[in-house]
Amino acid sequence: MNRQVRVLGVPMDLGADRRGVDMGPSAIRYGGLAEQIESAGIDCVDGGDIHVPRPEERDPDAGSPTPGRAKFFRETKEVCEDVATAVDATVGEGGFPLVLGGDHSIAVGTLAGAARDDEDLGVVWFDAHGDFNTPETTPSGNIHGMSLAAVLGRGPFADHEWAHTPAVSEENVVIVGLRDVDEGERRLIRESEATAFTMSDIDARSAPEVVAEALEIATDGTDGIHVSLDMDWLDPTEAPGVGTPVRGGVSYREAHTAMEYVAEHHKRLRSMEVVEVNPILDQHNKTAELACELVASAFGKRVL
Ligand code: B3U
Ligand code: MN
Ligand code: MN
Repeated sequence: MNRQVRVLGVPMDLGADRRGVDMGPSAIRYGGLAEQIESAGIDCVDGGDIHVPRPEERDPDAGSPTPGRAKFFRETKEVCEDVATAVDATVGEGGFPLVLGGDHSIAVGTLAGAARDDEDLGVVWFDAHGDFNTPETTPSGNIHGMSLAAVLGRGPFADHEWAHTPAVSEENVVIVGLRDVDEGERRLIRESEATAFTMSDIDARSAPEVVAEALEIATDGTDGIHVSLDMDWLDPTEAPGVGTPVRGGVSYREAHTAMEYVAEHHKRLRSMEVVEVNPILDQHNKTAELACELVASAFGKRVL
């Protein structure tokens, strides 16, 4: 990576049921983010936080086109528009946007911004979940479970020009680490042109092999890639401090290897986000510290 990294915090938890991921950006910064990035030999500036309203101050159904089925839609839209503007500005200035969540709904903003200057982007979405629900299929009404579908033009953001959807071409989108999928969501993933690698695929083929293929798919014919790292991709023994922990995730070593593979594609890497760190559920900030380590690996930090 040869660009200056600009860190952008999005203390967002309107897209999830549990409070706490709004403290993710602070925990990640406190966990040594700037030092880790600098130890990878990369210059880094902190662009501060995007303003996010508190859920207690708002009515989740006010302004939602599908009340109960896309909670805090209006607020999420406003925040994501701001994220898109900030990411777009960073890219325009030749910087590299590193967005810190917050829940995964912020990806709608990150990708709207990253894809705005008409670049064709591939996406690798490391996650236990598909985030492929729509207001019709969601069991929770939480937008963080709909964000990838939204990026691909399905669901409530589809007619919003700023969201630029579909922000990326579906055949260059790859989910890695899937192990918790809802009924209707399963059908949508199967019917889509996106590729999904489950934990069973990782068990059968090894994490490095699966991640290498994911990167091949995301870079095939695209100008660059966006990496969306949901920390619940990791096993909860390594990353207990996440919004929605799911047993059976990747190990510490597998996660580092995956990010080292990402680093091999550094010339194509356009933007990255790290989401769903929940300090309330964490043990001594270990999930946030691990997030910082993984970012450094993705940016090319090596032992020797
Ligand atoms: N699929 C469920 C749960 C979920 C999705 N993403 C997270 N949790 N982090 C839902 O609510 O859509
Ligand atoms: Mn997610
Ligand atoms: Mn997840």
